[in-house]
Amino acid sequence: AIVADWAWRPNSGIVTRSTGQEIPMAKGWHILGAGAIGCLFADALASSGAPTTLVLRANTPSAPPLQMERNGQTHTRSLSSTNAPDVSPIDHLLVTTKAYDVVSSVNSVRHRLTADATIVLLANGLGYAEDVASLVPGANLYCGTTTEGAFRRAPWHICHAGRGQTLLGAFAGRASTPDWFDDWQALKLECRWTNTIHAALWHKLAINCAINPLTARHRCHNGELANNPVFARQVTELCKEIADVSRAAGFDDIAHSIKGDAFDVIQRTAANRSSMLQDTLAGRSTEIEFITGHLVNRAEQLDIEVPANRDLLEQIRNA
Ligand code: KPL
Repeated sequence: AIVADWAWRPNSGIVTRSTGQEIPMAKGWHILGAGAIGCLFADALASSGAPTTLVLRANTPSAPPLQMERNGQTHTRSLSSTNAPDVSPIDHLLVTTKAYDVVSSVNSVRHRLTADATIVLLANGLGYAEDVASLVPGANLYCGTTTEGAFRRAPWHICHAGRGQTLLGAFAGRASTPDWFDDWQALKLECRWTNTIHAALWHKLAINCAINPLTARHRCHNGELANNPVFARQVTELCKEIADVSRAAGFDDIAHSIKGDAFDVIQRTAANRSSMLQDTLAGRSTEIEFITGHLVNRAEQLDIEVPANRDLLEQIRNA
């Protein structure tokens, strides 16, 4: 079991690896949202030498050691944890909650955030970052999207099932790469900086709009959306509307490629249950308001008709 392959001397700013190599101490990260993706990043950050702390809800006992499974091998990672209402300061916060929990979770640690805290939002859907920006106006806000594949096999046992890529960028738009990103480039997970994060987030939203609600509606694996001709026609219809909204929103490239990209993701993830189907089957709230709900709101602002997406939104809301 790997517990730590590094040690740091307090106040020295230096981390000493087990090999004896000395490297500048990475920034300390707090992770809000201990689901599969949150734990995956917590493990990667801790493994790189960054002091890493899971932020748990009020009155939750501290986290047991995390079991991290990859390529059939499992290692154990002990992480420190804190409860949201505690008072120790947070200067680097990674938020990996469900979309509908982002704003309330950030609010639960607002009293702990330093004046110029760094906040990275890595959640599905769109529409919450604006609210976080108003909630903590002094924060340096970043957004990301990931294609890393991870799922929870059991409580505190995460399986890293498929390697992907994480794109990160500044919520404010074009910005030089922040200092903390140097540490992220050294992670075992592939992280890239982009100055067009809003296009990347819109592209992910478009894919999720084309796949997630239909799989939840038909209770099917992603692959059935291509194999069943009725479902495939529905994907095509949704994509046509998503393309109209994308074009009007200034994402011409996405408008052009969305149908091909959606079927491509369907093929590559054919055996997967989408996150919305998993939420539905587990009786959890879905992220529909931040996925199709966001698209429909944007369509209204742009005066574009999206009847197929609107119907699906209503069906998932009323399910
Ligand atoms: O992101 C996904 C999700 O399930 O939320 C897709 C790409 C649809 C893969 O299942």
